[in-house]
Order: sequence, then structure tokens, then C-alpha cells
Amino acid sequence: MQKLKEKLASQIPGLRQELKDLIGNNGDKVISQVTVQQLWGGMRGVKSLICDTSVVEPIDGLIIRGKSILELADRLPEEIFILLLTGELPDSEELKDFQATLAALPPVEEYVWDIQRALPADTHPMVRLSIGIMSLEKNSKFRASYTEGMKKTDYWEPALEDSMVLLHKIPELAAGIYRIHTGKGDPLHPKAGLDMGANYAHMLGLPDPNGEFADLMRLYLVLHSDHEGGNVSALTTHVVGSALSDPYYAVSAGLNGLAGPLHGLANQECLGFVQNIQQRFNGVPSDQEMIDFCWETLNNGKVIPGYGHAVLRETDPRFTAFRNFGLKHCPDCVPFQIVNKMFQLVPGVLKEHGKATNPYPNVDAGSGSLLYHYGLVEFEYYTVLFGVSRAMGMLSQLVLSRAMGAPIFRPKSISRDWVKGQVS
Ligand code: CMX
Repeated sequence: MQKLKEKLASQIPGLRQELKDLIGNNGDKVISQVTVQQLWGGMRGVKSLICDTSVVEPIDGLIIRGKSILELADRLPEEIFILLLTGELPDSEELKDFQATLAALPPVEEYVWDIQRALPADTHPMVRLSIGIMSLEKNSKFRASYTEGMKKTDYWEPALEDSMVLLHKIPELAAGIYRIHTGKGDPLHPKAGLDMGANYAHMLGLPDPNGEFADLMRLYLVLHSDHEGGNVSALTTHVVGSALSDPYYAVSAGLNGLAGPLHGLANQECLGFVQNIQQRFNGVPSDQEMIDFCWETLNNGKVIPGYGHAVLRETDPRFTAFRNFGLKHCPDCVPFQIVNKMFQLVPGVLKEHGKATNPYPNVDAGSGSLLYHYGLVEFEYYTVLFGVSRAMGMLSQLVLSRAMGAPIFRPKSISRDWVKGQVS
């Protein structure tokens, strides 16, 4: 933490000055306009938020601090968090320092597990995660420091402290939730010396004789870590954090958005879709069977999960990274073969259907088949994995927002009558 905190402390004055100059010299320049269509269209394309951690390009996909996600696919999640936050990958000393700081933090307290055990068995794992994070909130340094009285310029420091604790505890919490929810046993504690991905794999407690599942967890945590600032979970986190609700409140709120079927829940739905195909055709279907199944879905008014995106207009490079992993490690696994066949055929069906602006796969289309292959078969848990990873993006964005003195979020709403009067 020391080195990361020092680095941020050295960067923040320059960033603040840059922002002050930008606003001072150009504050009245127009950078975006809103049409009536956009007003009712989920604000698509309206440039109205600042997010420095990453951008999503329609063709190239996720770029974290100038580096494409495929370029970062072999990195550790810890390295990605530091990159998100500081704009630079850590050297080995900085990485070691960061990992040692995380490892020295205390484990999830027993009362948190008591709460989890008390929840009804049919509680969704995302609800468990959200409750779990809220049950950790009493430890918030940000809230305590604010209550004591803290200067606005210091907000980022306890926000960073809370973020480190959350970064350390969320994988343990999420893995414990998996074990309690599925009846696999008591939560397992982190193991000294393991990186974040390997530790998460270890705490889930699934057999991993040759370390491939740990590799998948590392990849999973890296690929889902951030997706700029306007997606539902990032925006929600930002809005809640802008009220100076501490990072526990803000991340929990963001995860509630991630739980929606059009956002993070899609990965659970994708595997369900793949399994329906497998059951219906008793294995991998023929091309025609696959095409017919997709049309049946669309004609029933349903979406094909894992396809389409609000911003991307090409195959999501994160899907490509997962597919490459599958081709290398489990090319003969039936769910993966179905995912592969969908990749070949679904874009053609969606193009013919003519509705989806982007007929290509997003990140959720393939990950479930890989998790399934390694024994993580309870697909209602999948969005939790997404949440563990996305917490890195949420937290880095939160720390930067507090460092830059981001004000409370308050766009202007107008009534339909106002709009009618304006345009008539
Ligand atoms: N299957 C069928 N229809 C689809 C579709 C798909 N995969 N993707 C988009 N469409 C439809 C939309 O439902 C919409 O129909 P209506 O006009 O009847 O409402 C139309 O095509 C236009 O939508 P769009 O502009 O292409 O897409 P949006 O930006 O509105 O929505 C998304 C994007 C991801 C919600 C949408 O593509 C979708 O529902 N995909 C399936 C669910 C999914 O994979 N979600 C995960 C996204 C990744 C993430 O954010 O986590």
C-alpha cells in the first residue's frame, strides 16, 4: 500500500491542476449534445461522464489506460488494479509491496458468515454478495474519517484504505458464499503466497490438480475488471459514491445493478442457453438445428444471451481471450463446442433478424462453458465472479473520483411536456 499510496499522492496534485486548467480554460465549450431520441434511449452516446481508468472502443473493445485487454490478458489481477488506478503497470517491487499489504489485512469476520448462513437457501448469490459487502461496512475508514471531520482534499486516502480492504475481502467473501450457498462446506481462508486469482480458486475449493482453474480465475478477474464509466454498475457506483456514501455502500449498489439480466446476469443466462441446447439435441447440434433454435428464441420475443452490446460493434476481445483459453485447454468439452458453434452461426441469424445493432458475442458468451468444465457448475453463481472482478474497476474509479473532488451527481430531469414544448 505504501508504494501505491505514495505513487498516487505524487500524481494527484498534477491531475487536479490539469483538471482545474481544463475547466478554467474551456469550461464553456460544448462537447456533446442530446437529442430527444437519446433522452429516451438510455443516454446512448451522450458524452456526460469522466472515466480515466478505461475506454471501450466500438471495434477494439476494452482499452485499459491505453493498453488493449488482449495485451493484458496474461497479467495478474493485482497488476490490473494498479494500472487502473495509476495508469502504470507496477514493477516487481511495487507489485510485491501491494500484495504484501493485501495479505496482511485481516480475514472476513465470523459474524459475516453467520449472516450468510442465516439467509434462506433460495437467496440469489448476488443478493448474498451485496448483503455481505454491506455487512462489512461497519469497518469503513471513509465513513469514520468523514464523521470525525476530514478535508475534501484528503477524501481519497480513506477511500483507498476501504478499497484495499474490499479488494482483499471480496474474493474471500465471494468464495465463502459459493461454499455456503452450494452446501460445499465452511468458508476457506486465503492461503499465504498465492496471488488473487489463485487464492480465489483455492477458496472456492474445487479440485484443480494442474492449476488450470487458477489460470482461468486470473484471466476471469483480469477480463472483467473494468468497462469505462457509463455501464450500469460503474455509473451506479459513481452516483452513490458522489453522495460521499463510502465505498462499501457504493460497490454494493453497483453490484445490485450488475445483477440485472441485461448486464452481469447475462453470463448465468448464457450457460443456461447452452445447456438448453445440449439437452434438446443431446449434445452438440447440427448447424441447422442451432440456427432453428436461435430463431425459435427470437420468435418467442427473447434475446440471445451473450450477443450484442451497447457500445461494441465487433466481437468482444474478452470473448476472444476466453475462446482462446477454451481452444487450448478444453476443445472437446461439449458446452464449449456449443459456444464455438454459436460463435460461428449466431451473428448470421442476428443480422438476418435485423434488430441488434451488434450481432457479435460479448464477454458473457463463452466464460460459463469454461467455468462448467472446471466443475463450477452452479451457474447462478457466475455473476458473483463477474462482481469480484468488476469491484476492481468500481474501486479504482471511486478513489480517483474522490481524489479529483468529483461533485455530487445531479443531472437535470425534465418532464415529457417540457420536451414537447421545446421541440414543437
Ligand atoms: N438477441 C436478440 N435481440 C437483441 C439482442 C440479442 N442478443 N441484442 C439486441 N437485441 C435487440 C434489442 O432487444 C433491441 O430490441 P427492441 O428494439 O425490440 O428493444 C434491438 O435489438 C436494438 O438493441 P441494441 O441497440 O442493439 O442493443 P442495446 O444497446 O439496447 O442493448 C444489450 C445492449 C447488451 C442489452 C443487448 O444486446 C442484449 O440484450 N443482449 C443480450 C443480453 C446480454 O448479452 N447482456 C450482456 C451485455 C454485457 C454486459 O453489459 O455485461
